[in-house]
Amino acid sequence: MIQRIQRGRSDRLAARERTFDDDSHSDMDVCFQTVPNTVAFHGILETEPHVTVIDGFLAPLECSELIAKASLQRRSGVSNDLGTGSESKGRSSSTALRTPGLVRALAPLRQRLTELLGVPEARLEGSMVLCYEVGGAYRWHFDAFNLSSVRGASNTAARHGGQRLLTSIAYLNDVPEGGETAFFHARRAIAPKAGRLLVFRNAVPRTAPDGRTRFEVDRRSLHAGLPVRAGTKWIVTTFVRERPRGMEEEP
Ligand SMILES: O=C(O)CCC(=O)C(=O)O
Repeated sequence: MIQRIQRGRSDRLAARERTFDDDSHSDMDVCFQTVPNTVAFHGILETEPHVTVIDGFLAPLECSELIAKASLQRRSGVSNDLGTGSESKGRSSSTALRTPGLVRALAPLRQRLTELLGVPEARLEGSMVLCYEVGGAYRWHFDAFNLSSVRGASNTAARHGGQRLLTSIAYLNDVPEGGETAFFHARRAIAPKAGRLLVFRNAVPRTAPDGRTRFEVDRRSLHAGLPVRAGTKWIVTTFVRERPRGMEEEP
């Protein structure tokens, strides 16, 4: 009986992962209900996927200045790093338009990320400032490009700059209730807290028969922004790419 339940659960999970992979969108509430044992996590953790949490990465004043600047530039559901483009189906948040003022305000955060992660600035995608209101959430998803799918392989962004190896999320405010970033497989949820930085790995290296190493989606990185239940949630998301901006893979 227990085995049957476990098998049923892993079948459902496999089906869900396929669904995410296809980039279609399943019912978010149903997905959220599947992590009842998720525990709140505060501190620095190394687990699978590799997840690190650092408190005090941003000073309180830096957080409030970023929120103040971004508040003036909010656009609903915009999903790319230019603050232009189409609505993101899986995310119910608004994204701030990246005006020169906001880009300047983000510079210290980006500088600190390059030092922490040991990568040049050219490997950071444009940082996005996102705001979720009550009920706002981001469905279970992967940040890495699925390069083994036809769509992923032809993705211009992926060809220029390569895979998204890491995600960093800086939380700009405390959220009274909800809004945790949850990892499905690790059963961990990181609570939003002003100044806290979360970094996790999205991709794992695989060597192909031709001897080339490519980074594939790390399936353990399946994660979501859980619904905000009270207050608002402000974050800055910055992806770290495999190669500097615009650089194509060597032939
Ligand atoms: O809002 C969150 O906590 C998660 C955001 C996220 O998953 C992302 O930007 O990829």
